[in-house]
Amino acid sequence: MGPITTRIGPMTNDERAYDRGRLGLWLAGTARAEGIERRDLLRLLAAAGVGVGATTAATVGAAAPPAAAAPGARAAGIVKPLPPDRFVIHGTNAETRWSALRGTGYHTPNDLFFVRNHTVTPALDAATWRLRIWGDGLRGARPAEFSLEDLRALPAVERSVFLECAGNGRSFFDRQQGEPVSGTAWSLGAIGMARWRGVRLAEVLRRAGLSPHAVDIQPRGLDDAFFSGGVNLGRVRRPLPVTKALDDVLLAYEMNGAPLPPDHGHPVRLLVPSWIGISSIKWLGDIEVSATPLYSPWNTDLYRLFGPGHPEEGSAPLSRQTLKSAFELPWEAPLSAGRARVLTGRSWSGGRGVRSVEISVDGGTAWRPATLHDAPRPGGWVRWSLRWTPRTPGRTELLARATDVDGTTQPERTAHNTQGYLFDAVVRHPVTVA
Ligand SMILES: Nc1nc2c(c(=O)[nH]1)N[C@H]1C(S)=C(S)[C@@H](COP(=O)(O)O)O[C@H]1N2
Ligand SMILES: [Mo]
Repeated sequence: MGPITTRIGPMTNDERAYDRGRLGLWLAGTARAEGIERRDLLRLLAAAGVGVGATTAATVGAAAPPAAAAPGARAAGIVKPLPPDRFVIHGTNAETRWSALRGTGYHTPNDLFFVRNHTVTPALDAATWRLRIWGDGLRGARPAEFSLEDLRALPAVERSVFLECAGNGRSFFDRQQGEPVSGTAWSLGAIGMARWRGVRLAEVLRRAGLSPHAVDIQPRGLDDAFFSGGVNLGRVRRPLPVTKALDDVLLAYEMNGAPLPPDHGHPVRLLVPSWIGISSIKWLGDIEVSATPLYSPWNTDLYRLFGPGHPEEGSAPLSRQTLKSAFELPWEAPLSAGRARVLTGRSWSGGRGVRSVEISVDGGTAWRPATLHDAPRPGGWVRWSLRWTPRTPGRTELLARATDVDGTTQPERTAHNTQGYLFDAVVRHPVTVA
């Protein structure tokens, strides 16, 4: 395909410029935003300086936290077993325990992979399932339809990339920085790595008749509509710029060599490498291809950074993941004094990969380089290890600090945002030596 130009000018991966362009178009009456209050968009427009004068309300409240069940409740709606030694349940979601990942190899086994459900895992029949692609960003007026068999007949590709929730690590805003935030209180287990097999979205969009005027695509799930604070936000959907859609995005139908399991999007999900998990829509039912910018609650009130230090309309819609590290150890792990052991863990980034990891076993005073067992790679993670013999009985904190290929190192603190997205600070992992 040749280069694509759009009505908002040459395409760019600069999300902020892109967003401003889209706001301008909405103001001109050419962007659509079903399910979003006009008042909310006007607030975004005003704060972005797009210029709607004095008619706008200037207040930004923290968005309502997602519905969450009582801690310790069963994960309603998740199909696979969630043994307590492998998962921590948060309402409709389940995070992987890092202690269960030790020795699992590069890929996270499907039965250990975290689940983030807005509602419940739907039962879909792969034999009758169809993907509908529609919208004014297609050349023809007719929608295109694909069965699973149709997609399987197209050239298949495989990619090993991680999938991580934007809120992974969220609980550390409160636990480590004393800053309460709304949303699922994940520790660091809302991430998994899989070998995804499917067809390139670019290939399918081309066959559907993608027009050069397309600017956004909006995939939508077949799971139930999501209610937040009593408001029906509709079915889970989030616009994706055409630039990213044509780059490295997959329509995935296999995960680690098996058909996509029910909880992970059976029969077909989107897989958007390096971007926050919400981009990778599960149980895909349709994709709107639009010649005008689209909005949904998932790129306006949700999945932007709000709070002091951020623009009033929030940051640009979040895209890439941040830099993190985790030890494959239980929280408060008991360790034996005088006995050598190998500390293991993993580090990852939404950028070009992790090039080095340092470990501190004394709460952050002295640092030693860990041995890396994987090469840095976009969308990848690196496993690491360090041999350590604990000497002094008592409590201590283990720290792992990664540096990516571009020279960015995990900071000591993450700037606060009200919904606790994109935590990237070094986590202090307590252990007890006895
Ligand atoms: N249809 C649909 N897609 C969805 C979601 C959802 O609830 N419904 N959750 C999103 C979020 S927030 C994340 S982090 C990932 C989680 O994928 P997983 O459950 O396969 O780990 O799926 C995304 N895609
Ligand atoms: Mo997420």
